[in-house]
Amino acid sequence: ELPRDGDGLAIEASRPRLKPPPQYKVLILNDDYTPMEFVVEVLERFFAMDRERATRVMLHVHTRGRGVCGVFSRDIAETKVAQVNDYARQHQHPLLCTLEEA
Ligand code: TYC
Repeated sequence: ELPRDGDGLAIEASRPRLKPPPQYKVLILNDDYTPMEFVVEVLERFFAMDRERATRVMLHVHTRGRGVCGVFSRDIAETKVAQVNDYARQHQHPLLCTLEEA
């Protein structure tokens, strides 16, 4: 039997808040074959970057090996990864996109 307040409404103990769901980084990886211009187009198309930002991220990946395209919920991150990898394969480029817990 739940305890009742003066109006007869049940009083329930408050529980601690749930922790926020994990976020995921979407990363692109460097390779020797994908054209720079294609990577820039991918970043514009799937991550809504303007040309300047897309070029900066592409050059970072080209020189450092990998780079973050964005941070998303698991569902969105998985969708972005699949979209980029499908798009790259459709255009016969080896570009790889992956995800990692933030
Ligand atoms: N290294 C590629 C080249 O020299 C360019 C490139 C950049 C490829 C970023 C993939 O994620 C990448 N054409």
